[in-house]
Amino acid sequence: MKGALIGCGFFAQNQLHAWRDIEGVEIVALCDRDEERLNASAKAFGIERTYTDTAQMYADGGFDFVDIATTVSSHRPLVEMAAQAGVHIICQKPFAETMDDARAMVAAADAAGKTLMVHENFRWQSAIQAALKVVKSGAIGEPFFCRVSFRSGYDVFSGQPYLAEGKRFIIEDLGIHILDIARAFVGDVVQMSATTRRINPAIKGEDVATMLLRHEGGATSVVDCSYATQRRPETFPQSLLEIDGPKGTVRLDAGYVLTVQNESETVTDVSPPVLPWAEKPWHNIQESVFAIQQHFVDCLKAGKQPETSGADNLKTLALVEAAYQSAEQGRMIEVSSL
Ligand code: NAD
Ligand code: 89V
Repeated sequence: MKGALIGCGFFAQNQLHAWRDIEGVEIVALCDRDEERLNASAKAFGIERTYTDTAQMYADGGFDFVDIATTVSSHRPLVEMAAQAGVHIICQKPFAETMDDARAMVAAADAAGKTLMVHENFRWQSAIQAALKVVKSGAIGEPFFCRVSFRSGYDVFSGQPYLAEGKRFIIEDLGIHILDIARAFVGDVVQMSATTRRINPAIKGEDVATMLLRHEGGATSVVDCSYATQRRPETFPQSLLEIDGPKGTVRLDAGYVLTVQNESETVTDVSPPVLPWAEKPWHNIQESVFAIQQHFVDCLKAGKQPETSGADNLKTLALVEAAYQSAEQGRMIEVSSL
């Protein structure tokens, strides 16, 4: 299977490492408008075909899928162009800036008969997968409460300076991941209430958000995130969990400790491996990049829709939109209205 990657920036390096580790896949072409970044990635990963113009890359062709690793404002045109070119697509999160854009992107891939997956990797983290496995096994019964919490003071702005510039910050960038985790545990959402704050005066968007969700199956979730939390030890980039069911509880605590309590108690160290190219504390995320890209390849081979397909991600993106609307309007939002 041959692929091309667009956007050779900060995070794409992880994607390129992961592609190199996936059997039967080769990245044959790279594209970036920034020649310096393009050439640095081409050199680091030994990729000969390089482009500063996406249209030229498609004209030359010779690949089955494209991995779009650019920031959000470019996603819609790049997804539509890929669909037009007739290749399968992975697109980074946030999938789109608006629900209308996201729906158009899903429609474009559908019309072309091509697979579209959003690189929504947090639910693929091995610690999250371990907790999901326990909950899905029925060990605590049908969950009625879920908390997903990400609280950190880590400096994300030095690696990703654009995060300090946008009107929207933590819900769109990070909340989107942990809202998706809540969906993975307790399903789709009917209503959302949210509050937001900006604590760090040096950035433009909100860096604290607290969200309350009512799910279709009746469960309630609290999804909370902060990049203004000074804690020791720093837990970046861990998502912590508390899931309660009628028969017991599952907790994923700081330091990747998974505790399951029902008639008995088990405590397991679910620390992610540090892949040879990974670096702490990002290893948790980096491992999930490998996992989601492997999932994409497996789905293409099996002719199946990825778990985090474009269509599925519309439901996560709607929660982001609902959270901003709720915080702005000071009321609960019906998610079906979006
Ligand atoms: P970045 O700014 O470092 O890199 C983006 C690159 O894309 C730049 O080199 C830019 O020149 C290039 N680019 C932009 N538009 C282009 C176009 N139309 N054609 C060709 N090249 C183009 O950004 P980043 O930090 O690598 O983030 C990229 C995406 O990855 C963002 O959407 C971000 O939210 C996401 N991200 C995801 C995770 C995760 O865990 N899933 C982590 C970090 C970042
Ligand atoms: O995972 C992400 O999307 C990153 C970060 C962890 C910094 O929020 O942007």
